[in-house]
Amino acid sequence: MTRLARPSRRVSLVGLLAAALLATPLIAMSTPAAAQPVAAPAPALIPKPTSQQALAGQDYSLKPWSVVGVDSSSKERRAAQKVADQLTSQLRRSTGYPLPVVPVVPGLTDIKLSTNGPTSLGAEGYQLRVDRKGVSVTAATPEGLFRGVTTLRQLLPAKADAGTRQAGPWNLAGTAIADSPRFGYRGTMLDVSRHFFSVAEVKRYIDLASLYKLNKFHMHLADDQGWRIQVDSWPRLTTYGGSLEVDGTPGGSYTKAEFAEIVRYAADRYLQVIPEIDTPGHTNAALASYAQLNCDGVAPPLYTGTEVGFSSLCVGKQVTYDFLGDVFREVAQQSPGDVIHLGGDEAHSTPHSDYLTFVPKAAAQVTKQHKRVMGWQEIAETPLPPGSIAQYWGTDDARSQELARKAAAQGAKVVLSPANRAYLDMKYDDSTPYGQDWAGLVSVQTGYDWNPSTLVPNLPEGAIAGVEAPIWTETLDNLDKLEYMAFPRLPGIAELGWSQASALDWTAYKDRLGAQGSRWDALSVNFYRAPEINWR
Ligand code: IFG
Repeated sequence: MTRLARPSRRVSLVGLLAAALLATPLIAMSTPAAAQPVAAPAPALIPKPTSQQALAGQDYSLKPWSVVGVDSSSKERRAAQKVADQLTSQLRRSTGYPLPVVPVVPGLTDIKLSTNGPTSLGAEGYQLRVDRKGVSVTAATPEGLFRGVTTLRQLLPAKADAGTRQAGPWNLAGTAIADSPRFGYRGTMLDVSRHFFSVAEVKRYIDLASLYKLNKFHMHLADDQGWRIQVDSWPRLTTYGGSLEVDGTPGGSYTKAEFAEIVRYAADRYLQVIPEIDTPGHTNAALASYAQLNCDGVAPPLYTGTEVGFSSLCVGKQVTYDFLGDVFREVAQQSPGDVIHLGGDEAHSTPHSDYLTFVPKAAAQVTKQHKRVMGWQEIAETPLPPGSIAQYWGTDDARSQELARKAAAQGAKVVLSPANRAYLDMKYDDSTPYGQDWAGLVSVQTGYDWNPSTLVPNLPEGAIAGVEAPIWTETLDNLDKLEYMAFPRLPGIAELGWSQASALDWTAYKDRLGAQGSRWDALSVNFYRAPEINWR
């Protein structure tokens, strides 16, 4: 039984019906005969859907009297309503249309959003149809509805994403789409340790990542240069360990309320936050904050350089594991997601035998909080708890490939973040004004033109959880630089994670990518206008 969705503009349903019916002739009389919608070219969607069929002669245009209908079960009503509200708040801004949200009323609600679709659609799948009668997005869950509405936004003219009112028409080409993701893990990572980014800046990055159906937001919250998440039981981690950043400018950290705001904002866009506390290396911020964490009992100074591999927690001291227990408990309390990332990379100052002792003990502190362990590929050297995820960051080197296979061999999943393809801090080419090049230069094509299933030889497809594009911020200290490095390459990783392998074709993708340029202009994204792309 579909309970009535509360109209989101606090007016009675009858009033809405009357308004919509009254408005029709008035608007029809007062505006020139609506131009017959011109058949728009089949819009370029990223990620490419599983199936997309053009419906000739079935174009539709949003009208001033368009009404959004929500069809959902009572238990999903609130979440479905929120998806409808997110869509209409953006479209009201750009179209100026009232776009009320009401329960579905055939003949009135020309945009129908439903979570009563078949369970065969899966958690993130959806069906979308545009025809002469209107638009319908059907999913089995609110998450799937959100993914479908994300596609609907790309079917509208790019100006629909503008922050200010734009002139119509708001044409939609007739189409029938059925879609669901190839991989369940489609992520990006933001390093807020090397340079700190405010809640507002993080929200902007989440907004842009969600446009391409990413569903994991990995936050690199602690490293040598800064500790960024509040731990009440070890307060100096943020008050002192979070005070600086690379180059010695003021750093920062998230209070529990601020981190909760980030988690909520991400969840509203169906991205799960995965918090990373990098250990045992990359720990100078913690070591500088608490002398007792150091083997020699002496706290090093805060570090604002960009070297790696010089720090290590003290594997032989019990206080190290008491510390980790407190940290992972408080981080787990702040993270509703099922995964905590314990780092594990570049432990060059941890004797290898100590590393093999440390990781299982740190992992035990994560599983104690009923969370799955995630870590960089090096953790595959140790026996991993069930449900673990190893993050491959190799450059096609034999050692990294061996670690990925080792992880799979013990039943762990693998997330692919090849540094020479998916690291968004890598320069595009020699002229890129910032970023790094230790993994090579990563052009837009290099970042897209690879297949997750075949990247690592003899890595079983069943072990691959998906892909993730990290952006490390040693050289990126503001949002403009982040956007420049992430766009246009992040959508390519998103497509590799979502679309079927058969859909992956650089020439076709390159053309679809070019059509995103006008959308990024509407969104004021500071993207790199790679000369090899036909931006339009
Ligand atoms: N490698 C380090 C990062 C960062 C990166 C910059 C990993 C797992 C180089 N570790 O990537 O901390 O410095 O590209």
